[in-house]
Amino acid sequence: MNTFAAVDLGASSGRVMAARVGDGALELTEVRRFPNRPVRAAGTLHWNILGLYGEILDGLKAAGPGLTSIGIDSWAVDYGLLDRSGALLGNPVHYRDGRTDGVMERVRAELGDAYLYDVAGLQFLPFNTVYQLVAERDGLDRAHTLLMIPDLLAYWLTGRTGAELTNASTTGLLDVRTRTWSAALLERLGLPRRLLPELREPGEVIGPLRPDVATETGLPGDVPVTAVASHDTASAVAAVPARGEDFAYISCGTWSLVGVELPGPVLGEEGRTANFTNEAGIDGTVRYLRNVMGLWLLQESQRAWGLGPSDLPALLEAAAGVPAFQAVVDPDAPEFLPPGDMPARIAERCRATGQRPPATPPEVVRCIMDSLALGHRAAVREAARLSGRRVEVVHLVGGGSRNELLCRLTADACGLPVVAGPVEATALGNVLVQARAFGVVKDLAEMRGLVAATQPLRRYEPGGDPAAWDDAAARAGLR
Ligand code: LFR
Repeated sequence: MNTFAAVDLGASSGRVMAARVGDGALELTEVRRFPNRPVRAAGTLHWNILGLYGEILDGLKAAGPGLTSIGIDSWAVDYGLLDRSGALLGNPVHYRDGRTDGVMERVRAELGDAYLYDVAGLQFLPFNTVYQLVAERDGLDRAHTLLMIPDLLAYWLTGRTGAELTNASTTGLLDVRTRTWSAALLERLGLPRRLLPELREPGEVIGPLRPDVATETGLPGDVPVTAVASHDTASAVAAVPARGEDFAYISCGTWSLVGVELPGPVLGEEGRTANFTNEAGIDGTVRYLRNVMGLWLLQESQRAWGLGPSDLPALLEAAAGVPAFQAVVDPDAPEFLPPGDMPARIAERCRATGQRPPATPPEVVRCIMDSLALGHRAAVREAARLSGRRVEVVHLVGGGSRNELLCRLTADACGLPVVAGPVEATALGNVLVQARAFGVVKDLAEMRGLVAATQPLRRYEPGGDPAAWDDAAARAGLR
């Protein structure tokens, strides 16, 4: 048996997990969990990156000395900048910060959607790395190296810089066909080529711990940090317990990432206008998906009401008792993206579409659940249609797979069975890429088989009235 540590940072919490893998077993233990609280300072929303790094060091220390390797994944698109000496310049900015307001629109108008999509194959999201960089273009003089969040943490652990491929593919600067940095695009944007370090593949060993890190964590100095699919969504999809290829997935947490896995990109105009993305997965696969706003709508509503995670079960139970479709919204309305008073924004959206706004927290939550299920349905259907992939089952993984109401509504809305779980798909994908790199498992099929055989899963058969879903979709302005 080998033990691998997975550092997995989500938008609202981080964790260090330890997994024992071997002989048909895959046992995941949570070593340390900590909140990830963005901080607004002088008007800018930042990640508390040093706080997170401190938690990671504590977690690795607690994971103990018997580790075969360590892997790191996090959300995508965000980065830190290093100066020539390797020191961090400024604190990484949160992708929901307002500094990118209007930037994407300007870049699109200048370079054209067709060109941008043809180079990177990426959905147009205002916070993509490329737009963040353009937003701070004038201040890049002192910046020598850009490191995506997991690469930055790996750098602090090992002293080695590099850009892991799956996360690099979310920047908007990676050529989707060649999977190398697009020098042409960088030049057209006036962004320095020097910023982007050499690419590394998931499964590549990054290096051993720095001596001071080994001392601080009590880990042997030869424990390697291994590049995993460091974009959390890439790790989650690697751990989808699917057999064959006729499946869609929903990686459901703060975001719902909804799509199919393909052997290569789909770059047509239809996919571009439907805002589908071609993100790099392991083994040359492509995650053809769309971002759906996800449980962010619920998390921000809870925050507005002063309710915490422990209040969620009661809230969801009450929401399950509220009649369906009283009000539905397009969950991807741009006004839902920044932090703020979500119930008020949802109410406003309902009024604007001629619906009575939900009045009580359970009604708001019901509206969010129905609306997310509609968002899931639209994205699953469009992913299948645009890619030509047959979808027989939807795998819903991540924290959202605990939400029975959302799983059931998603099955009903899609008219497809939903297999829910594993909850910790991201950490499992992180671990399994390491396990494969160290020869403990063979290939992607075996990784997925191991997840299916060892992790608790729950199946929801579709029910409900399809015509009622069609009607609700039309009301929300969705298909
Ligand atoms: C999910 C995720 C999404 C990405 C968003 C922002 O955690 O990584 O894939 O679009 O966060 O980085």
